[in-house]
Amino acid sequence: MSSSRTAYLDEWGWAEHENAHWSTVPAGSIAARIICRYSATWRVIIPSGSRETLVEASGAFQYLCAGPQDYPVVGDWVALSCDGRIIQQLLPRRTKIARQEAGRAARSQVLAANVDIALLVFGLDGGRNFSIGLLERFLTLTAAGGVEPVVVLNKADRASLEQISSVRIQAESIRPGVTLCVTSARNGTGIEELRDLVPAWRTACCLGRSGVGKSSIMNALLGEPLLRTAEVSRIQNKGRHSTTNSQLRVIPGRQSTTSGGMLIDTPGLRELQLWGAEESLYESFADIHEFAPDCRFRDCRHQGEPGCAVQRAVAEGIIPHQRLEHYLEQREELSEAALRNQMGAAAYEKRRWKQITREARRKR
Ligand SMILES: Nc1nc2c(ncn2[C@@H]2O[C@H](COP(=O)(O)OP(=O)(O)OP(=O)(O)O)[C@@H](O)[C@H]2O)c(=O)[nH]1
Ligand SMILES: [Mg+2]
Ligand SMILES: [Zn+2]
Repeated sequence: MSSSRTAYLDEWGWAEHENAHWSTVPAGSIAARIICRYSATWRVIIPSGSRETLVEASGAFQYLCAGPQDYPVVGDWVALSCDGRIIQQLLPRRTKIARQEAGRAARSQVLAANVDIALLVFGLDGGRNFSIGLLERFLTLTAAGGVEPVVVLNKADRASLEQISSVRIQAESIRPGVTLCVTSARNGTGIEELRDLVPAWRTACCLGRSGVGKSSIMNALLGEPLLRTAEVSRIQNKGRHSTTNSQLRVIPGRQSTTSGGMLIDTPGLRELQLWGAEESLYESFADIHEFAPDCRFRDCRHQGEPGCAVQRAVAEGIIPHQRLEHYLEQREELSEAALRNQMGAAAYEKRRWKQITREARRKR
């Protein structure tokens, strides 16, 4: 693609990665980025001419999709037919945010693609709105997807300085040095700081439980209430979750004339079953992996083996007991998911062969 053509694509997050894969799409295709997904249609932005439009997927494309993970999600780059109406191909994802599909552990569900930064949003209004366990899960998820985490502690207007600093210390103990931003979508605290964390050409994605203020933060960054937040939905009696579809938007830069980065608002996560390689835990549980090389056995699972350096660190109070528990729990979950995924693939192969042999028999 010529450099003049990529200039406006860059603004929408087109990177070297997309450039490299563009050569595989049919000649004359139009590049577009998914900004919202409905059940069988997608809203895309076509950067050339900065046009938004609704598109469908071609039959040939759908035929080649092996499962839901192959369908475009918000943030994906696709190649449209030359009339700009049909999705013909999905470009490989540079990064992704994926979890286990709720209720069906054999499959992954991609929540957003080509994301650079994940804003892990928690509410400072007490209750279950901040939990170490969820932060640990988020950090495994971002490590698995190749996404940089930023912890956002929202609703600062609802907490005392002592409460804020206590939560901050807890978050920093889990991930020393993690970027952390204290915000209030209500009174604007920290919103400009957050804006600086999502620079032009970068894509960020808000993740968090329902009601922590993801849509409110996005509205504050946009400077206008474009997205529905909880109060509005309550008036309309529309269930508990106010956001039902992920959406990608460009946020304005600090000077209203400059453009900032892109932000994806997602529906609240009710559960976060992990999906990814066990290696993702190296990053989210770096402290545990620091002790592991000192275990007597090279393949120590830190579950009561003699000479386990991790267990010793727990006994000495260097690693909190709860942290090792969470680590073992997440490791179990990841390997279980991988196993079921393999079994799923095997069952699929078996069924496919049955079909092939049946057809061959019929032909005889
Ligand atoms: N006090 C206070 N309330 C806030 C703040 N941010 C959001 N809220 C309120 O919290 C409620 C939920 O906000 P939403 O933005 O809808 O939360 P959400 O995370 O998008 O929720 P889902 O879309 O269901 O996932 C609304 O009543 C907001 O007005 C804040 O900084 N301070
Ligand atoms: Mg919302
Ligand atoms: Zn060990």
